[in-house]
Amino acid sequence: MPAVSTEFNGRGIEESSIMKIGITCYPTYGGSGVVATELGIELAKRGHDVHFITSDIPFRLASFTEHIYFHAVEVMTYPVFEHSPYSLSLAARMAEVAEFEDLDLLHVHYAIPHAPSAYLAKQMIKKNNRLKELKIVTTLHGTDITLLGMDRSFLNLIKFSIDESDGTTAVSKYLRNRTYSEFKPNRKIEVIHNFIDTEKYQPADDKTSPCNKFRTRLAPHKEKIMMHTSNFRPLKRVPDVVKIFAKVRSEIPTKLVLVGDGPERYNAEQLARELKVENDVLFLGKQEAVSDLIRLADVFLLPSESESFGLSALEAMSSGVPVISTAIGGLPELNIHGETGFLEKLGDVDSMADDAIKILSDSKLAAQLGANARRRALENFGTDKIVNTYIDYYQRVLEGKE
Ligand code: GMT
Repeated sequence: MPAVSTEFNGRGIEESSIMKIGITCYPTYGGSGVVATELGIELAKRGHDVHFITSDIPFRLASFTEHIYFHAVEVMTYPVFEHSPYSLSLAARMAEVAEFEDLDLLHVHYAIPHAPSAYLAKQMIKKNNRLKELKIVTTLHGTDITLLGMDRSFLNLIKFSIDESDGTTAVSKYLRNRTYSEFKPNRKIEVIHNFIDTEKYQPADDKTSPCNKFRTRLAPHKEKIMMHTSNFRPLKRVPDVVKIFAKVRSEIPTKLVLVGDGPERYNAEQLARELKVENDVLFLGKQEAVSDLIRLADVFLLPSESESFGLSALEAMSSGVPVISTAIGGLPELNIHGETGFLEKLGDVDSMADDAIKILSDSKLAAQLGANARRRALENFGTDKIVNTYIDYYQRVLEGKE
């Protein structure tokens, strides 16, 4: 039989190369959900069938994309259940979708509880004499290892899930090495860094961009802009951001724009008032259009105490914004000291403030760091490069070569 032409199937790839992939992530929270959703969209654009199996529709799945399907995991409530067993509902749904949609692999983002649920689903459908084995790829994002992994009750479960996955990836070398040393898995872990849509996260074009209008609103008297975006969890150290800002503002007219919301927001607001900088700190709360905002910044701050990758730093870099961050976790794999920004010790707000003053008072240095940051994002973390790495990895897993 003649092969179906790629033109005829309308996908731009050979029929035999089409993969049917199930993706599970936390759909509404954090960088892992963003990366999983963007990856699914990119795989679908490249002609693969993508089935999101999640508790809610992923928030980045804003518009219709061909070859993407969404399967909601319904959590059963029953008077006997004090806590509804989400992981079991997820496993049942994964098995059902894998069976009826004939999935080749399940790619789960965040080990707990997604990887054990995928394992269970795989065992369930094995019993049905399915012709092909359902492969599992687990991507470790950070807190699944660095926080949950510290809980003894989860340690063995995470190790088991990695050992039983057909492939495991980590979003940085740091996270891979930490997983090796703390979990001692029997399997190799592949580092596949996160990626960024460098078209969407573009530097501001001073002359034509409507950004200028927004910039004037945020900084009406041509003040410099420092920015931080996060979920305001304690590990993001938002109070450090406010302290750094207070020092900088005492020397240079500057505004601090804070994007996001979470448990530390109240403390940060309180601190801004204590340090008497509240009139120059804008708490924007959660925003959809982060790409439109982040490019307005002159400096991006990420003084986290733990960060396996630091997707928001990459968003800033792609937007041509120098980053001042801690030299922690996976951040040194992105941000290069003196080249794309500066890296300092955890809690060293004085050095971070000095770095910011250096950047904000030297337009040549600012432009150089911003250009280097953009180039680094384009060369190392672009969508095509990383998505193709995932596709090659899936193929190796399907061929049993991992
Ligand atoms: O850091 C968070 O608050 C959220 C968390 C998540 O689960 O999305 O982020 C983790 O995964 C991101 C995507 O891979 C990484 O960019 C973050 O660095 C990582 N967070 C930590 O390691 C603390």
